[in-house]
Amino acid sequence: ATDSFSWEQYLKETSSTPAPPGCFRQSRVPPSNDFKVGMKLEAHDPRNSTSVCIATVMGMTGVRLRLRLDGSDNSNDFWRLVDSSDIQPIGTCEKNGDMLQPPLGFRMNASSWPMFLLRTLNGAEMAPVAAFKKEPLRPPQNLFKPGMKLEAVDKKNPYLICPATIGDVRGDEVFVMFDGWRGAFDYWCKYDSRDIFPMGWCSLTKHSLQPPGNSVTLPKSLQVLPSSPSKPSRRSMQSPYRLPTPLPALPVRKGVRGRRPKSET
Ligand code: MLZ
Repeated sequence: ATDSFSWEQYLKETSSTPAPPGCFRQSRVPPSNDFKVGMKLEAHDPRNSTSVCIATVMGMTGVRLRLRLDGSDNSNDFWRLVDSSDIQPIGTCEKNGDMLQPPLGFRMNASSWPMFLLRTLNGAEMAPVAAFKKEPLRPPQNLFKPGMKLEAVDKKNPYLICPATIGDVRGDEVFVMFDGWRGAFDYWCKYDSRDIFPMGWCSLTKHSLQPPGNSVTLPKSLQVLPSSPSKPSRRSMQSPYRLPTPLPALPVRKGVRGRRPKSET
């Protein structure tokens, strides 16, 4: 949780460049966050995106909201930007002639939904219409190139935004690699994903930015050498190349008496 990470210094150390802001489906000027914890809104159920549910703002960081669907348990919270098209003011669904749905995994009998809905909305603080910001347009095409640096949501720990590198580009998808984490958190996503941000986004929106992890990804030219004596000088040089998997184990020497590994007996 230290915020001592400096992009300026890091770009120099890794001799890399950031992805230009025009690559991203994000506002050039980030929106303001006018929500408050406890406010209610309508949200598409992430596990069943055709249904619109009631959600409560459980927390927030920067311009991201931690949401929980009313009537669901506390283990399926999800995050949305204040300018996400997945969220809307209470009343929107009805205005469109649709019905609010219970979340997937509603913790009560389905027949109790109408009464639950009445009770959950009664006296609730509804997020004001002005808090919902218009979703930015998607860039007309995938402009990312391998090696570009960015800030990206760690989908396994979605409250975190971390320094990352574009590892590969295929059609309208990009491979997001987290610097210093040996591939454990990497993922493919669409170039217009709302989970990826230009360098400086966290600082602009007052979201914390994790420092890179401390494992080293060697440049491709060094990957196949058996054992390099050189010690990495800094924790987080990251190139768009994958770290090699460990070398295969030496073959078991069969037929040599008394030398069978214990695990085989
Ligand atoms: N401390 C946790 C979170 C790691 C977050 C990595 N983000 C790219 C762990 O070590 O699993």
